[in-house]
Amino acid sequence: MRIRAALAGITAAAAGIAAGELLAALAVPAAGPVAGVGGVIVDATPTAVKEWAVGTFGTHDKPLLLTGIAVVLAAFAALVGVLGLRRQAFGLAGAAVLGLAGAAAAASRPAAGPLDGLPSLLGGVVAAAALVLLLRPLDRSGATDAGGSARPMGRRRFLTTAGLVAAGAAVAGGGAALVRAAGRGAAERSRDAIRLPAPASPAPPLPAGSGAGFVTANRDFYRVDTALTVPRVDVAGWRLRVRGMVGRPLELTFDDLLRRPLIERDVTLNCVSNEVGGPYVGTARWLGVPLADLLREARPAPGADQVVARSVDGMTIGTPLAVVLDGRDAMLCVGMNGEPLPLEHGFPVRMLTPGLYGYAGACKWLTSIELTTFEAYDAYWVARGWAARGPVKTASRIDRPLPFTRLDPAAGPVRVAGAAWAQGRGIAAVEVQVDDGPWQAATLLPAPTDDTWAQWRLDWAATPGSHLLRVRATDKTGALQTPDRATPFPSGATGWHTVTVTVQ
Ligand SMILES: Nc1nc2c(c(=O)[nH]1)N[C@H]1C(S)=C(S)[C@@H](COP(=O)(O)O)O[C@H]1N2
Ligand SMILES: [Mo]
Repeated sequence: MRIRAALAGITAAAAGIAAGELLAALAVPAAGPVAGVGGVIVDATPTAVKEWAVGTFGTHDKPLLLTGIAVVLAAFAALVGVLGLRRQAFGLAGAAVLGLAGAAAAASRPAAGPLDGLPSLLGGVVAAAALVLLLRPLDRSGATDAGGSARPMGRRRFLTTAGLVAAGAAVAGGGAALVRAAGRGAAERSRDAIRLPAPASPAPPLPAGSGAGFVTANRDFYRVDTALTVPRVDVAGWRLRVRGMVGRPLELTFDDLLRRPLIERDVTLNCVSNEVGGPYVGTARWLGVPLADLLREARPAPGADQVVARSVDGMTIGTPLAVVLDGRDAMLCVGMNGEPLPLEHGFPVRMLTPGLYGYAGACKWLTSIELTTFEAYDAYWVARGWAARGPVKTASRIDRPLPFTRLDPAAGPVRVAGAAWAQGRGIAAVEVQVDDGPWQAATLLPAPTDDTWAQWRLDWAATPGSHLLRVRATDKTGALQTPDRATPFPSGATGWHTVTVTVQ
């Protein structure tokens, strides 16, 4: 009986969530109950745990979070089912708690609209109704049979009801997924229809010999963001607002942006969360509008020192105004490697600030730019303890040989290769050390600008045994990459990357 009551609880919760997701998909796409609760958890997760999750699970962190939510929810729902069998009021209270918690989560999201609580409230009502329906056949108290024994009305009726409710949940959930897929399709169609103009200032061709893999393909480009579902924006209704401490607020459509002179630049973007030797770095050929010109047209007020970019999903990223205006190619990107921005990378428009980590200058799914002061406003990550200004630290990485490779000494010299970056300063030299031997100068392959990584290689006459390879870079100001180990939090990892290999 308990097991059936627990099942009743889980089935009722599934029906409620499916109903809420369907209403959300149809009416308020940004306010799905699951994404709302997940978003609150993401935002509330202490930075150390987030670091650990990203480091351990990489981009699987989101599916894992959703699985965790499902497990906790199922346990709670089972408990509510069992309690509801004892007393209906407990069951109703449990459903109400779920509905209200979901609604509160959705309404608390930074980009929440006035109706965002509705899907979860509907979900709570549906869950309560389903629970009453499912527990009735199990109820011993009223339902005595002709012989007067307190036998519940029967397993068969319970199973039939449970089957019907579960089927209803599956249909609603499937419907929600279909509606979402159609919405993603609409954003994708609006992306497919875009013809990007030629840049007024094209990037020069890559220098010969910059190395295979210099540009990261869009599908291989790392993705780091807090969005549990990729925001889908239809270009037709999209507007960029420039406001705050400006003499002349601006409002631009996507076509307004495309009509401006566009620049095309090769720029390496990396995440402050990247560990030494980690994968969260990539280089693309970006197409966009120079941000400095646009901001000057808005006439920044004296005293403004921070540019706060805001995304459609409520992310805020603060960049020093002085950095945007200092002559570097800070831009509002509309294109990435010859295509409109992929949805995952911020379609239709993202910011990019060469020389700053992504959290400090590369807001995706951009919707507004507000001029303010660092004194007056902490952007999302800064409110969570990360450094307010995010200049990139010099870094270098060994890409091959892979760690723990077994190398054949008879195969000739071993090609050691990787990349190094210090956006804005440029890389002057890369050196490799084997065990405690001398530092050897690696061959630096040409890079198109100081805003990209440079690839490097060294042919190593490997001797039998186990060896530790170590790399370090020097930037064009002459500063050597620091050997001091630092964690990504709060301003970016430092330390020399090492790889252990065996030659035998
Ligand atoms: N809207 C939004 N923009 C965002 C983020 C985010 O979570 N939301 N993450 C930032 C971070 S931390 C990084 S490193 C870059 C990553 O950009 P990519 O996913 O295109 O590689 O996007 C930045 N822009
Ligand atoms: Mo990042």
